[in-house]
Amino acid sequence: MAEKLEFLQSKEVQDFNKEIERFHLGPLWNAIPELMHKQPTPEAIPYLWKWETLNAKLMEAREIFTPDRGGERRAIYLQNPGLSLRQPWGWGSTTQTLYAAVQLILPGETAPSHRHTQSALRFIMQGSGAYSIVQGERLFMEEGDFLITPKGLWHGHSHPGDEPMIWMDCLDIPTIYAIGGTFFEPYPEKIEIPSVPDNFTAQRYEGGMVRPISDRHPKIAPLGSYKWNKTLASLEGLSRFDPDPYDGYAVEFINPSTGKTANPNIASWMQYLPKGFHSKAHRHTSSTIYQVFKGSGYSIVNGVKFSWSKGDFLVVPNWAWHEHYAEEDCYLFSVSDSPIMEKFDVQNEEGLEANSGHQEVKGEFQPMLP
Ligand code: GTQ
Repeated sequence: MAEKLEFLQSKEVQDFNKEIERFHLGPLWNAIPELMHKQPTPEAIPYLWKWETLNAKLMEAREIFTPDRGGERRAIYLQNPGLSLRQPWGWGSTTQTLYAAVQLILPGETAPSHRHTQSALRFIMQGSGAYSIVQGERLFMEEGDFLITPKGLWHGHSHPGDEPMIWMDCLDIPTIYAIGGTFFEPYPEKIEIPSVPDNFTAQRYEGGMVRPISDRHPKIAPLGSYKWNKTLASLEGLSRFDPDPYDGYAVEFINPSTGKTANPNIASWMQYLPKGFHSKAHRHTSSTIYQVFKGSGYSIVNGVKFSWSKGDFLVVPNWAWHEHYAEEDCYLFSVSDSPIMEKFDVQNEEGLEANSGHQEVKGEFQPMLP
């Protein structure tokens, strides 16, 4: 070991490394410990964004940005402090693979239609009355609804209602950027004209586990919006039985014509943790972003306690030990890059054996100041 280190630090090796750098070449012998870790060592760090901050900044943005002035959307994204310096694609990264944001739309506003190679989803945090129009279908949104806009579909938002609406966006922006797959196109008009009845797909799938016969062959988004009352009913059914030791009662949003995740690269869950539930700790290759839809409690991530309540966002990066405790009945919405890990066949998972599956708490989360 010492001999190896001596060799790597020797003048001869150091000089050679410097010399080949001029030709845009690199020495594997020095780089391998950096490039090929024994296990994931993500640059994204566990982090918590409080609702008070997100809400305050969205309110300040009401006048700073309006769709008329800036086009596009009034969205503020969660920039992981561990990835801030990583240009260019650390920019806009909540985890190494996913982007998450909060978006505010005011009554009377329209966010113009566009399409892109990134897949998007929305989880409605607050308000009702606005719609997203996805491929000609107006999807009217209410609290707790989950909406998808898989890659390549036209989508825009408009608000004929009378109260501000806030939702969470999640897209695979960092992933598509990293692989060089970005395409973006604005719609020729401001917003699409409806071409099917409002809430068309939710009506077609009203029955749940039965599919219209014309959907036998896989479709990218046979169901555009997943209504909160249906998600809640599924969790009520599930909660009559034993919880999963790591995740409590959790359901995953799926594409009803393929059975796969609703979005191609992003898994989305709604999770119910009854008051007093304490999960066991585990870790997996995939990273997760949680949105606290209802309730309060805390998570322990790599030995650090993160206390959360309604509206907060928590990031659990790759391979980080995590467990949750519910101080009241909690509903957590979450997204993860597990479909990406599964496509590459690198998803691993392990449960904590020691101390009945619970971590030792070594500290409490403190926000990082620049
Ligand atoms: O609402 O279509 O936060 O295209 C980022 C990109 C939201 C959207 C975001 C988008 C959207």
